Amino acid sequence: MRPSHQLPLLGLLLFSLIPSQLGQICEVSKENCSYLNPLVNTMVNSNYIKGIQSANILLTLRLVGIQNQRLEQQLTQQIQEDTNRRESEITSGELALVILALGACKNLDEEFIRDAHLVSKLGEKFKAEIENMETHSGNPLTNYYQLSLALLTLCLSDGSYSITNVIPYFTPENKNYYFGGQFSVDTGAMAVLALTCVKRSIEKEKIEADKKDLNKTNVYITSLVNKILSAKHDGLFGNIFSTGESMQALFVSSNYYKNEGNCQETLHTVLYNISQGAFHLPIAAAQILPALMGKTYLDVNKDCSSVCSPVKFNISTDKPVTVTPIISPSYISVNYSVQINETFNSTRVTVRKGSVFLDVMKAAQKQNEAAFRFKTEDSPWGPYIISVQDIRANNNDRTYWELLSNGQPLSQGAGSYIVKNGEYLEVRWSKY
Ligand code: CBY
Repeated sequence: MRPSHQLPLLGLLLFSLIPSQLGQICEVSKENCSYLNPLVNTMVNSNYIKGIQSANILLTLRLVGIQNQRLEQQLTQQIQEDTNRRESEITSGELALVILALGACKNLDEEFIRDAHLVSKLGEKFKAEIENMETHSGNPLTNYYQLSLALLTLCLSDGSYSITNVIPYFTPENKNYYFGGQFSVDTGAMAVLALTCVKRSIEKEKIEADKKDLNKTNVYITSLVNKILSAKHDGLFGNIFSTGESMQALFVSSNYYKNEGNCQETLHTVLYNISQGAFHLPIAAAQILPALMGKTYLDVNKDCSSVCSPVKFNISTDKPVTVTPIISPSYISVNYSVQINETFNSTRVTVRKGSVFLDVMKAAQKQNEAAFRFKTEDSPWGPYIISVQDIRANNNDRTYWELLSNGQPLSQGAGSYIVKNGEYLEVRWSKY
């Protein structure tokens, strides 16, 4: 064969040997890095974030190559102290994030992971999730987003898990991918990342598996990717808060972003939302930023840097200024009700303009303690309503307090959603 004929053939062969060619990255261009400034500032100024919640922030800072030693040290220390203190109550997904963050991008904190045996402890947590499913009608202790995070981390840290035992739980038919009958895009995206890691390990023969396991893994990935793509509107997948992790899932497992138009559509909408302040919560910023810089959680074991790094952000370390209005505040009034099965308790409350859902709940509680008393728990996304009238949400029964406005479920939590005059707000005892 003449050399001119061999060359394209060789190229074809090489191409087919590189599996990562499948995915296509969609990231902001170098000139546009400054659009990401608000996200970085939100994360860097997130000093008030406590303990394990910082793991998501540290993971992102490292993954996208933002170097700020003082901040990294502070976050690392917080995470380690909290992991030691809360060891038994820490959940599978939290521990997974701790391992991912501390181990990210080849740094010295790996020692802590090893000395505290975090990976084998994660293996135990994962087992406990599966055992709970066996004894509580298929319901895990936490949820499939966390189970996926745990599988992803076990896979990336060469932890022990049996493919043949684990894979069947991740079939796209499993009810845990759905909340109230609707596909949870966040959950699906995290599962695609985990299953793609597993698939690559099988292909590299890093783990033992038979052909059937590999086939199943491929089928599940394809089906989950299709569900994510079906949840698309205006370039977003699910909603704005599930889009970052969906982009990561699409990068590693589909050709969707081979089409430049698809990429521009997503970036355009996300950058617009950044400018509108949609990512004011540090966790929201941390979950979208890696994808915008062309990174996925599967990159944690590599040396990390990105288009925008070494980061040329003008990181301001000042606390954001809260504006106090000089003119007397104006008030709005809203309707608020608590629904338990067929029973409604309704009222009308007056709150300051700019108040959030939680302020309305507090005002109602003040009016009528018996009907409207409630309790919250801190979560990375702000206060989570854990009980109303002492009726408590329970993962084993898949019960929770759902937040609605004018009959529609909200896509923000009680501490973030800003209420409008005349709105009908509701907390409803629901099953997911
Ligand atoms: N993280 C987790 O374990 C959470 C996983 C997650 C899929 C998460 C969304 C996605 C993410 N990126 O973190 C999730 N929500 C879950 C699993 C749940 C269930 C929690 C119980 C369980 N089994 O673990 C449940 C009950 C179905 C649920 N979310 C409820 C709610 C409502 C909370 C109301 C309340 N009682 O306070 C609410 C407000 C929906 C509603 N209308 O009632 C809700 N979730 C929302 C809006 C969200 C989004 C938050 C967006 C925001 N800006 O505040 C979310 C990002 C998230 C957090 N939920 Co849930 C989804 C989205 O809109 N894209 C891992 C751990 C280590 O931290």
